[in-house]
Amino acid sequence: MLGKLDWSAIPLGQPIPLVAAGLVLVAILGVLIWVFAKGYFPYLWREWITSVDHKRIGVMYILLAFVMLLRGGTDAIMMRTQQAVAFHSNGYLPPEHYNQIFSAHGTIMIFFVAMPFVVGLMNLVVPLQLGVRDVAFPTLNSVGFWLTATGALLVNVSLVVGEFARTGWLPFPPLSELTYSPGVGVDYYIWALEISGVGTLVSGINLVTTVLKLRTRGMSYLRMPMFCWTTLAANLLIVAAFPILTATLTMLMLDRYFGFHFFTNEAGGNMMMFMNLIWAWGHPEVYILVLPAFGIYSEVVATFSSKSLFGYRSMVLATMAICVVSFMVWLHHFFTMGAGPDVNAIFGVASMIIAVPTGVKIYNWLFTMYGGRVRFTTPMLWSIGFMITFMIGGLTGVLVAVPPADFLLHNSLFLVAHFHNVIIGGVLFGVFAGVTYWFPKAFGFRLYESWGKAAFWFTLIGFYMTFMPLYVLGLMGV
Ligand SMILES: [Cu+2]
Repeated sequence: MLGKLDWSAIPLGQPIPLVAAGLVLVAILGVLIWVFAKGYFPYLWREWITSVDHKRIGVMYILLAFVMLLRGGTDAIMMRTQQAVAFHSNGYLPPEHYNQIFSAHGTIMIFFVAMPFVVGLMNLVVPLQLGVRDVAFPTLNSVGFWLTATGALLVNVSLVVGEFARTGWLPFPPLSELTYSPGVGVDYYIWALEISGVGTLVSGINLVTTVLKLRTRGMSYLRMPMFCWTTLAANLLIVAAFPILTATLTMLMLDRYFGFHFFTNEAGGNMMMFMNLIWAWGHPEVYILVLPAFGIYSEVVATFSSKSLFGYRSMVLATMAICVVSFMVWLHHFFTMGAGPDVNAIFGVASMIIAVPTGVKIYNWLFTMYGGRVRFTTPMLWSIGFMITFMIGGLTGVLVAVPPADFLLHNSLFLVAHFHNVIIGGVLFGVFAGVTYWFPKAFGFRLYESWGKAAFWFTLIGFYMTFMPLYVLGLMGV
């Protein structure tokens, strides 16, 4: 019944995961004892765990994201300490453990931090903005959340029982095939993402239906707040892209479990097919994350400039243009595959075209601030910090969209710096702006402003100190 699971799956000889797991177990036990001793459990079960209220589900998504941010952040710190300590020595992490942490960091930050953050904010805010009681399918909404939470749980279990994938944040074959990854790590990855991917798809269908069908009387499309538009665009992308992820991982599963050869090196398999499929999901994925953040900035900048948003219609157009074009650029993730200059040129040009609607948005936010009464509150600071930081990330993005430049920069720290620049400076800043902006809506009181500003400055300076050197190192060839 337990399959490959026996006592050897528990890493009794490795102190780091064992102690970490012990501490986490003690913490969980402590919380459970406290919850039961105080008699909170019936309330928690009734009002939160089984709740189908979009606001509570939204809050739980955000809570999940914050918890997983601690996990993904710990992974990042462990990786960098290892690299610092391992200069002319072996460091404190065995190589196979380092590779698992490296893979888990990326997987967790995208699927279990960034995604639940934006899905949580969309759930919390969009029905309120549309003036409706709840999303279109409230029960399905709860199912979607718990599928996501299950996926997150599986990734964390892999820390102690067995191992996690050592393949990077996306399991590229042939490394992820049975020949080169015989352990359970890739299986953990596949199951975690299949389960949470279905959860995301379900919530995407839900939010698309909500925006299209459940607006209050008089809420025509062009009267919707900007965040509703970006939610619509992001969830259309989810509905179109997540089935590709599910199918691709199913094919990898068939390869591993039933001896199929979709992506193997032998028997007619082709690993580059995996690259095409995974990035046909993966590129739209970055817009699934950043479009809702763009929506948040639009709300925040307009509010704290005491003006209505400049160029509302052009913002809608830009959002929908990004939505469409984001499906036509996936090959820029593997220019080095060797598709030839014509194919590479087409995808390079398509990638650069996305910078146009994004630039339109930046100008719209700037013109919204121009002549307005700008108040530098915490959400506004995140938004301004975003505009400057994201511009650097966007420009280096256009740079790596040039195929000849990409041949030099592919797989370098320059690229690592670029995507952290857009995901942190674009998505995470937006989420923090949104959380501080809408916090009173969810909990009925405002967060302490000075702490919010301190958090912003520490994050901003920390970001530049961490990632700007990576650009330089990448150009130097690391
Ligand atoms: Cu891309």
